[in-house]
Amino acid sequence: MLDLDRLLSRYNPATGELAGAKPVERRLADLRGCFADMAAYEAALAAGNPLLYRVASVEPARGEGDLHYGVGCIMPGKIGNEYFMTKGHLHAWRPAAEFYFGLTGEGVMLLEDEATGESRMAPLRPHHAVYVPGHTAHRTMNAGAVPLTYLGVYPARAGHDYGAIAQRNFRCVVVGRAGQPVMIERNQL
Ligand code: PAN
Ligand code: ZN
Repeated sequence: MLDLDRLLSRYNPATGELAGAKPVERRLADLRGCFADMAAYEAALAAGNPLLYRVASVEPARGEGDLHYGVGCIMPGKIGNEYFMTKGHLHAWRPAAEFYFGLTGEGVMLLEDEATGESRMAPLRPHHAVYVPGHTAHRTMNAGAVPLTYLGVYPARAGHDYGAIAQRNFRCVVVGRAGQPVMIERNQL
């Protein structure tokens, strides 16, 4: 018998909550090392420890062929010129791709090929899909003035590997210039 409670969940666009899924919260202190502008990071942290984002994940089953999904909600804001962002990760099972779909707000994704380091920026907006291929580090940023919410769907066996990014960070940084997100090499900041 199918357990429908485990298979159905409802997203509340007003709050970014997903029924039946307990959200994980990430605050500024959890993202030490992610922002390139360390002085701006320390100054913001000294002034408080704001909530940067929440992710509510649903894991209906863990079999081969199953899918997991989550709704992320990133607050609007900046540290220096860098937008509030997620930690970013590779999938522990590297071939796992992911499908992102924008729900509310204006965002961008930074995608970096693990083998070549090649980077690109993809807009994440309501009704826009972003396909994150396997072997690709991904980080999401809120480039707008209201909360950015999005859906991410990935293979159940994908897993999250935060270690590689925590060690070397992304090669590129996304900054807001004249109100627009611009991608630049970290060492050219
Ligand atoms: C997403 C991410 C979500 C939060 O559901 O987990 O955007 O980002 P971090 O996991 O990097 O903190 C996803 O990509 N899952 O695989
Ligand atoms: Zn992912």
